[in-house]
This record gives sequence, structure tokens and C-alpha cells, in this order.
Amino acid sequence: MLFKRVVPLLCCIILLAFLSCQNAKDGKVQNGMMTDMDSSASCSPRSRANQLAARTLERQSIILSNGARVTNETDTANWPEKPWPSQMVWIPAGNFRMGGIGKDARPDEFPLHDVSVDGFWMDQTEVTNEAFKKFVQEKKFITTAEVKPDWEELKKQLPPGTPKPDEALLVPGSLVFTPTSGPVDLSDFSQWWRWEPGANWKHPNGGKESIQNTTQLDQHPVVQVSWFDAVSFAGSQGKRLPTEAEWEYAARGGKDGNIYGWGNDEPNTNNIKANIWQGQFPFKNSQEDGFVFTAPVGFYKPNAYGLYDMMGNVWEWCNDWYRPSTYAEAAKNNSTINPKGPPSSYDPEEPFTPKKVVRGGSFLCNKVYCASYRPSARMKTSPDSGESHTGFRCVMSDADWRKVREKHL
Ligand SMILES: [Ca+2]
Repeated sequence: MLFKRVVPLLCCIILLAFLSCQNAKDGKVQNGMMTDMDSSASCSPRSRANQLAARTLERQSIILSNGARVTNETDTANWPEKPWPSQMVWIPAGNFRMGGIGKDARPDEFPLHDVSVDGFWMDQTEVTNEAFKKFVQEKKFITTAEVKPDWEELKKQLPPGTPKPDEALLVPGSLVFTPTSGPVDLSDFSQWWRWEPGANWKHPNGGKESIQNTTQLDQHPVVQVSWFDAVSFAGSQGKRLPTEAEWEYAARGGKDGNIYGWGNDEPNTNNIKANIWQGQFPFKNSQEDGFVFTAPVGFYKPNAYGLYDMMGNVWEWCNDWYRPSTYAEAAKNNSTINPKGPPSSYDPEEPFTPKKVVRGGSFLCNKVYCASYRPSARMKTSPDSGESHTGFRCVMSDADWRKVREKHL
């Protein structure tokens, strides 16, 4: 009932990222921790997952001087001079063909166009709960989801005349996935997403017990963070969010023309390559990759640049505003050198709601419903929204890294 009453008000927020792809995941929360709807499932690795991890770690035998774990595919010969920023990898300058490849590509991934980017450092994993916890403690930071929604701001994102909801409903909270009991119409995301009062990064799926009171999820990506939260975290470290072009270029791992970051094999062919949704969405997850919700960062094999989880696990915020016509405009204006996206947002599905780009898909994406575990897949989310499947990673130029280092010396 609460959901239905809030929808008129928060529909724009909920619609956000979900509209074509979002998905969900199954599970519910108990005491703030995620548990599978299938009692045998858990967000922690199970025996099969541990076996997978062991195989993955065998490949992660090279530990760089900055703590990054890479495979012998990763070429560090042309990285900037040491010292290197902690647990970041260098993405060398280059050109690539930006846009959709394969039958799952959507209209907003076209036209394909040539883009060049300067080199930059990129976090080799998504930002973890442990890192975000440290940031919150040091800065006494309060995330968007922990603040009571401001109706004056919210109504700007809604069609004119939308009635104000009951004041009692305007409470801090965020969007949480809830599995359905069986097959549903996949065009109606409200069946598996709900507005959950009290949900935030400490309570990813709601509930009372904070993940701060346990180390169980420390190495999992932080979720339920807004774009504003991500920008604040990045700024505190002298970093920033990647542009959409930087993100896609990095995700391709220097292998242009492939459907996926690892090549053209499907994610589950030969070996498990990413944390996505297997089974029947949104009610049955077969967990072939070992996880129903988030996986600890760095669980699967990195791409050739040494980046983990660019495909799947959680969506990652980018700096750019979303427009379906971004590529058409970029190609037309030849603005394809370090493109930073359009100056403003427009999503025809929710024209009143500004949206930022998110990339990479999540543990909720699967072949049937989302298939956004592709470097070119674009999705959009309101910057004030947190979701249980969205996190981020940061980047910085080498010049900015040198500034950070001087400041700390
Ligand atoms: Ca999974």
C-alpha cells in the first residue's frame, strides 16, 4: 500500500534506471543483511563460489607495487613513472569505436563513432563498502538516501500538477529490489522494485541492522549511493567520476569491436565471467556465478587493463548527463576527442527528470531482460537516486595524481 501511495510522487525516481534494463535480483533482507529468497542462497560465496574464487585467484598472481592485482595480460611497461596511485591501473590514451555491437545493442548506442581519449588512472575495482565506510567516518558524510526528501526539489522532476503526498511519506529511503513469487510482466518494474524507508548504503535492502556492524560485506561494492554521493567520495580523494567515453574505452580493455569486455563469448560460456542474473527473472536465480546479490570486488577475471567487474556486479555512475541522441550529436559535431557528454539531460521516457549515465549492468541483468553487461550498454538514473544495484568507481589524470601526492607529502 505504501508503495502505491508513494508512486505518484516517486515514480520518476523509480523509473530511472529501470526502464529498459534494470533488474533485479532476488532476495530479501533480514537484519539489514541480504538473504536469498531461496533459503540455500546467500550474498556470501558458497562452496561452489569458493571453488570459483580459487580458480580466479590462481590467475591473479601478479601484485603490482601499488597493490593492484593483475594478470600477465596487463601491460605495465608504458605506465607513467612510479609511484602509482593505490589500487588503480593506467588506461593508456587511444582511439576506439564507441557504440553498440551485436543484436542486444539498443538505439541509444548508435551511431557507432570514433572517439579518442587521453590516458587516465582508474580504480581497478568498484568502490567497496569498506572504503566508503572510511570516507563517511572521516568526513562525517551523510548520503542522499539518509536525508528526508525535499518536495520542492522532487516536484521539479514530476509532471506539473502532481499532488504532494502525505508528509508522513516523505521520509529517508531508497529503492530496493524484491523478487516476485513467479513470472510477471517484465514491462512493469514496479512489481520488483519498491521504495523502502530506511534503505541506504548501510542498509542496502532496508532492515535495522547496519552493515557497518559486520565485515561480511566490506569487500562488496557500496550501493545505494546517489551520483552526488559518488562525486563527493571521488573529490575527497582528488579523483572524479569517469566520462561515459572513458568508461566504455576502459571496459573494452583495448579490444575494439567485441560485444563484451572479454570477447564475444556469452558471459556463462566456458567459464563464468561476471556476476549477472542467471535463471528466470525476477523470481528464480540459479546462481551459476555464485552470487544472488553483489559479489566481492575482484572475484572474476580482470580485463586486459586489469579492471575487475566492468561487466555486471553493480551499475557504475558516470559523470555525463544522459541523452539518447548523445552519439548522433557527437558524430555530427565531430566532438569526439575526450567527449564529456551533453550539457543537459533528456530522457523521453521521463522528460521532467534529469538523469546521469550509468554503465556496466549489474547482478540483476540477464540475457532475457537486460543484457547490459556489455561495454556499450547505456542506462540512465536520476542523480539523487540510490539503488541496491548501483555503485561506482573513480578515475583521475596522472597530473591530478601528482597533485594529490604532493599534497600528502
Ligand atoms: Ca549473480
